[in-house]
Amino acid sequence: MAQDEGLPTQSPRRDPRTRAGFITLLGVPNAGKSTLLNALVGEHLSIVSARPQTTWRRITGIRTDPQHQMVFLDTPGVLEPRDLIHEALMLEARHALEDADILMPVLDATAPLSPGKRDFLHGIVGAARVPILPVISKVDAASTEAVGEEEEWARNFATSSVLTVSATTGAGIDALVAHLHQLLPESPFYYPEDELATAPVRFFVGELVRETVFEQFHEEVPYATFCEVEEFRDGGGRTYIQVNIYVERASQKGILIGEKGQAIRELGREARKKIERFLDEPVYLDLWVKVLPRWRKKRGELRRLGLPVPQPKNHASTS
Ligand SMILES: Nc1nc2c(ncn2[C@@H]2O[C@H](COP(=O)(O)OP(=O)(O)OP(=O)(O)O)[C@@H](O)[C@H]2O)c(=O)[nH]1
Ligand SMILES: [Mg+2]
Repeated sequence: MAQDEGLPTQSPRRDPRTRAGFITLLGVPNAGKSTLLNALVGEHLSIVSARPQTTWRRITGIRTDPQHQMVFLDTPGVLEPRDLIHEALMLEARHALEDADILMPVLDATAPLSPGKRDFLHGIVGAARVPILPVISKVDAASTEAVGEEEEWARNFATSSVLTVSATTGAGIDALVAHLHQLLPESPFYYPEDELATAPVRFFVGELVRETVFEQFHEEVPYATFCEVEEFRDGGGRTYIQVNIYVERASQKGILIGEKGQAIRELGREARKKIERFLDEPVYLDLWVKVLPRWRKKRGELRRLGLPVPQPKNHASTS
């Protein structure tokens, strides 16, 4: 082969250096983080509901173009923990924060925070040592004044700009992407270019059932429910999927099943449609409801959900 003659070998129009990084979405429960991740990635990867504390595990969604790879980390809403599962959710969010190259606080323009909650969020965000790009969400549903007030507060911790978006209408998403591209560090890609997510398909299937529980049931039931795919197998043109739905009490099991099984049938119908859309294939969905008493308070069960479990507090020495 001919030796390099010192001439540039790359086309001058194509920058060979790629940019890539981890972008953590952080905010209080219900701020619109998961909806925004889905809009940024263009897939329904992270479940959404009108109620707070929908997201329990960190969800990774990836957006790649020839020069940039953005790895978005959706997190559970941050809140003052009141019990063990809240502590586990906070740890999950904090771990995603530690992995961030860019921190993207998501602030809901339709629900201004109390001064106490602002201080709490500011404390977490302000400790970050990476670029902080606050995003005011849900601007389609908020007044200009409300958006302006959030923007003003966000300038306290923004390292450069504050952006506004509506994840439901798509307004501001392109500008957000362009801004993030500028902030990404120079780096090789972390994942293959065609990858959108890192979690296994089974995880998303369980999440889609849980999302449907959030839509169809009320009060404490969605918060007492976790879903685990027990079996997933191809068979005769239809994928057979068995999902175990765990609740804390027999009364919650009764609610999920409903009179003559009517509620669980409705749950199965809606969840199956979502799973078929996600997998793009016909599915036979078999739902089993089981009682796992007080699982929200048990370290082993939280670990089984894939959550990081806080260390037990040191007890005073026993005499
Ligand atoms: N009008 C409007 N509603 C939105 C927008 N983004 C999210 N929502 C709604 O806000 C609610 C909460 O959205 P999520 O994406 O689940 O919020 P989250 O921050 O992930 O919530 P947690 O997982 O509970 O922390 C849902 O009812 C969404 O449909 C938006 O841009 N405009
Ligand atoms: Mg969420």
